[in-house]
Amino acid sequence: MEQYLTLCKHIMENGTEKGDRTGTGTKSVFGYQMRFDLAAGFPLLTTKKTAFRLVVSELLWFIKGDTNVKTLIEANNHIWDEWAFEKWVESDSYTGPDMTNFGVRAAKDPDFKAIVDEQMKIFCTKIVEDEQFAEKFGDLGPVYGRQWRSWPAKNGETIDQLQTVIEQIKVNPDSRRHIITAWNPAEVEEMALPPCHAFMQFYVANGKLSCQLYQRSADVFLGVPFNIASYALLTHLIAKECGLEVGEFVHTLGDAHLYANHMEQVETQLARTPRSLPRLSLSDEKESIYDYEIEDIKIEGYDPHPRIKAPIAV
Ligand code: DHF
Ligand code: TMP
Repeated sequence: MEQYLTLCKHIMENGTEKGDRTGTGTKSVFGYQMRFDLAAGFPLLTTKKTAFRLVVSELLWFIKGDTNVKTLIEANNHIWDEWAFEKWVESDSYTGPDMTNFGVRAAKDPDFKAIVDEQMKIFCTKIVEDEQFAEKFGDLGPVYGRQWRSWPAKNGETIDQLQTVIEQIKVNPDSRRHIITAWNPAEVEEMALPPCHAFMQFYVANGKLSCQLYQRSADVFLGVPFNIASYALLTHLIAKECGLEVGEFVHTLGDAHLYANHMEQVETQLARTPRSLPRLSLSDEKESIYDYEIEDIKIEGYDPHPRIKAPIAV
């Protein structure tokens, strides 16, 4: 995972200081590419403990076409909470303390963060216990799962991009059209967060499946380690279903940034020495990519340096 540390160093040394939507401030570069040989080990960061179970439950949520955080929260995955919570606190249904700009304020003020955490807990409990509440406030809009599995087409029909790509890889591996796009300009406005990992392409050569992702916006400290692991896993799952070996994951970034409040954490990470990569272990019992459950996907030999906490920009 030297590639990842090289990216961090590159932004530290060459990045431009730039404002951003969240009001946090970033150091950023535009256009960057990393390549991971998936046969060399599973690309999960070893310089910081990264919660693989969260990567798995999020990817299965995409694959099943789900867009409601209820499923994630029930799997004890809270990585999307803030973007559903935001909709609730901005609605008339919310009667708690003022949550205007809660992300920026919580990152700066521990007392306020405690208040946000309390409201967030209430939110998560309501999502799990109240079906109507979950339907109304748990849904993130037509995000990844919807676009991958049921992109709205003409005449009320939908397009299953994931299934089409899998079928085409099997019958027409040489095709240059193995594409899935989450960026649907007609629906971006309805999404809680417009897709960051927006466009992917698959490629088959010498019996190996490779994947390239275009990520328009990359939170290099928090999001990118998840994104690398998630697309590596997706490539493994599709390769297995199609009877192929894994090739490379090519990760192309648009605005690649380090948030101003992640700098110390990045320095800590850069001072650490990478360890050998873990291996992925997939259950042999699953016939199709749609049948996997969290227990079917395991990582072996993962021996990372300790976790490094950082606030997320909302
Ligand atoms: N917004 C921003 N500003 N950056 C993101 O990376 C991001 N990612 C989203 C949604 N919105 C985002 C979805 N993916 C975490 C990781 C990935 C992710 C969201 C959040 C995260 O907070 N990771 C923490 C620990 C998470 C935990 O243990 O619950 C980490 O230390 O890796
Ligand atoms: P933006 O919509 O203003 O670009 O903000 C999105 C932020 O989320 C940005 O910092 C990138 C980050 N992000 C990732 O890095 N990876 C992800 O998978 C997601 C969903 C978001």
